[in-house]
Amino acid sequence: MSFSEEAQSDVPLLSEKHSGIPGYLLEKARKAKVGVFETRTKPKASRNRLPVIPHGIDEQVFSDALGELGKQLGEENVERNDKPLRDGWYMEHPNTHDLMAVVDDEELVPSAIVYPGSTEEVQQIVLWANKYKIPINPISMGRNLGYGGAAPRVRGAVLVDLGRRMNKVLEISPEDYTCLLEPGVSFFALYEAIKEKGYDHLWVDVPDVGGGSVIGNTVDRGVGYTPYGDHWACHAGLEVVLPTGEVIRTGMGALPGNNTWQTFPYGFGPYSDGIFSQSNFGIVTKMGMTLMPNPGGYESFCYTFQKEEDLHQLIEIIRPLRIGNILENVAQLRHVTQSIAVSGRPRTDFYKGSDTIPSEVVHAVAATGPMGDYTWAYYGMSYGPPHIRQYKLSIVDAEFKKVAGARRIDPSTLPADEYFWARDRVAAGVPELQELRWVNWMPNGAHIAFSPVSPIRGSDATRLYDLAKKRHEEFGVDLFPAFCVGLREMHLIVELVYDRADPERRKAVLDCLRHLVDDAAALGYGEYRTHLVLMDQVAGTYNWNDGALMKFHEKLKDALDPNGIMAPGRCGIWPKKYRNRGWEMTKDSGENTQGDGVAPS
Ligand code: EUG
Repeated sequence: MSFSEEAQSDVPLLSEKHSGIPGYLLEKARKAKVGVFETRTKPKASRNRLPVIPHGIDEQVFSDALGELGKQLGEENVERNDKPLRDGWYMEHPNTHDLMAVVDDEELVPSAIVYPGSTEEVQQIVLWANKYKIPINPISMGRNLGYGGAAPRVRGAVLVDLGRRMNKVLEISPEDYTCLLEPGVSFFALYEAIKEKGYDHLWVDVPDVGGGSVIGNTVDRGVGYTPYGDHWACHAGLEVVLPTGEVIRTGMGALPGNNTWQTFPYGFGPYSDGIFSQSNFGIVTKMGMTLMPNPGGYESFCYTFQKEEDLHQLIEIIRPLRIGNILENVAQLRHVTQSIAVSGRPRTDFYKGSDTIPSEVVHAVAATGPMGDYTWAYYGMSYGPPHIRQYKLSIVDAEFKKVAGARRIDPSTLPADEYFWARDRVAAGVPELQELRWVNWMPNGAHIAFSPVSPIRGSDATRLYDLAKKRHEEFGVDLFPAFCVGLREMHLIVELVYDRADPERRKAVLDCLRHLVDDAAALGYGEYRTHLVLMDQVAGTYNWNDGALMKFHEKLKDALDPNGIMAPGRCGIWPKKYRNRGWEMTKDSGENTQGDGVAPS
């Protein structure tokens, strides 16, 4: 297919494909797709670096081993990754590579992709990997875009794509407000499954864009925007295939005949769930998730603040309100540049210079929009019946208006396609697609995140913002900061948007990020989550007491995964046979993600 044909082909529906779009978002998805392909100039990828074979394995042995696995799973469920890489876009994303690769496309690629249909088949794959000492890399759906997508950290690992055949909503309990899911269930799919059953009293907490796997997002400790925004904190019960092939159920799931797996997360004894988040200690094949009760009413609100310097005072105002639950949800405080970009219009519509977009230009554009000019916009939601909301909203109004120039936006003045309404739906548990429109800021737009955590304090917000601003200026990257306010902390999310077909810009963005991570660490800040190519560096900043935590993780890794087959390098945790061979990616690694092979078995 040519680009124009690709752009015109329709977006797959959820009814056709587990990763598809629900009907209510089809029109929006079609428009987004046109936008993405209109600005695409990147040539169709060819393959130069073939064949891809896992390190330490003879090509023929690998081929025979795949044949053997094909006999177990069915030939159609084992494929070599040897065709030209097709990027697609968010709704038709590849499982062959990182669609938003920040290093060469062909660097972080699997050698093959396998599709298990059950927990038993996942066990078979794991046993097979141990038999041949082949690294495997599980994905739920591979939509962790900005953090590596479907790519494995180790080139040549065999990708285990769980979602394609394991995508059932296994249970929804309208009494307990819980559900039990397989890895291929997206936020879109869970939302639709609840609607289909007519369970209007159940709400899902959804992230900015709803196409990701609920399990994938949760085990990566992702965030949503209702009061249930901390996904990991809201999960209850896991089924996990260990790196040696045993299967366990955590919490109450260990008690045969229980009816509490999804209602009491801890069970008895050590709480082991934690080691299966942001790790490479197992493959999660089922997960329980709690669902929020419909609060019986809700109302989005938005305030704008004029000056950059207002950030300090505003964050000081937010902290007690958020901890005291007057501000009830994970809200976003967004910078005006990102608000302009989320319109989906390319940057060149506003500015043609190759430096960062000047502040005057941004403000002049903002002034023409329905919200008028501003620097920061706070998007929040109040929940419950009107009199309850009124009580909370009046406090918020009095407090926010202490900031000189603060304005409450009247939602009734905003057109239906204004971004405000996308935030409104997300905060009410309705999955959206609009957020990704800012990838169009650049041709062949890709994004990669800098995501440090801080307390909800004005001084921290300002320090992180200043740091990000300085480095963005230095590397010529437009700054898109959004503070996501959790209960006692904030995730600052800075998405660096770049033209992924331009190796120089890719490098600039990666260099910028490497500085940001180090700068933040020098001030005592760490990232809550990161891209594959930054995992070693970020893990290296969590080094108190001579790296005691990583030593502990390595001890666990060696005990649980003696052959080192499970997602080597994920979150900076390397199995023994990869250690001290230069696999870690640092400032000096450039595009090279591979060390000097593996120790002989
Ligand atoms: C986003 C949000 C995240 C994240 C990466 C991207 C979306 C950007 C709250 O967490 O980690 C607005």
